[in-house]
Amino acid sequence: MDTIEERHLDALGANLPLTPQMIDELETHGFTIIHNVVDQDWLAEMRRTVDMLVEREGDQLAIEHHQEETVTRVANLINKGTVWEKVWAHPTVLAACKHIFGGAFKISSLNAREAHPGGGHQPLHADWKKPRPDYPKVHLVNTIWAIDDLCKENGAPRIIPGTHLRPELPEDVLDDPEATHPNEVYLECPAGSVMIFNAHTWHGGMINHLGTRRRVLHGLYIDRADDAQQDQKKWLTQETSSRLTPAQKWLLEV
Ligand SMILES: O=C(O)CCC(=O)C(=O)O
Repeated sequence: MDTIEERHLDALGANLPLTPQMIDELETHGFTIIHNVVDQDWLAEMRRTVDMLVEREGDQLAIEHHQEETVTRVANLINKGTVWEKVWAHPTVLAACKHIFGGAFKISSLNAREAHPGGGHQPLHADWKKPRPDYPKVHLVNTIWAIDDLCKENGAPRIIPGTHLRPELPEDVLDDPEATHPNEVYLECPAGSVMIFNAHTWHGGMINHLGTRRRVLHGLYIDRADDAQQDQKKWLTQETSSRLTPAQKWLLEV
């Protein structure tokens, strides 16, 4: 990384050290889970804001990204409130990104997702859908922020440890990517926890059988040379732009 990137990452607090356990989990399993990242007041504000956006946007929800059957998605959170700034620019997340990418990266998108009662099942997938002739290069890092308590019964996402070390996509090697996988583990955690993962790791949303609220955020980061999922320049509002620091603008590439 050149000095401009180093300076911006330093300003964003991304030079804080990761614990040996986090480093080991990221390298061995492809993911690490941190608890108590979000306190009760912050959680309450996030829940309120997601629900307000869902009501306000109605059938325009997630036009910036895509909708998914049996699921509510809210896209482009970066331009929908100040409460999200501490999410997409969270120092621990950025420190983990710096470690996983090992090179320059930027924000790809920040969206919310909630599986409806009885809905939300996804096949096992990697977020990077292209072949990986450049394996083990990392193109994407994702974070799942639990805004509500997550348990297996309300559709906590599953993830297959170690699959970031496989160059194949699950749909190319599994008989049925929808089926239960023998090694799957679930992100069962209290609200306020965050899973940071190398997004080549196979994972997927599960069915919300219980029917309790199950709001999560997806904060996605991408290699700086790749195209972000959401074109941040295109969607940046004047209001957001006016409050961004130079380092945040660099992170968003706007
Ligand atoms: O929200 C979840 O449970 C995971 C969703 C996911 O992996 C995705 O939308 O790509």
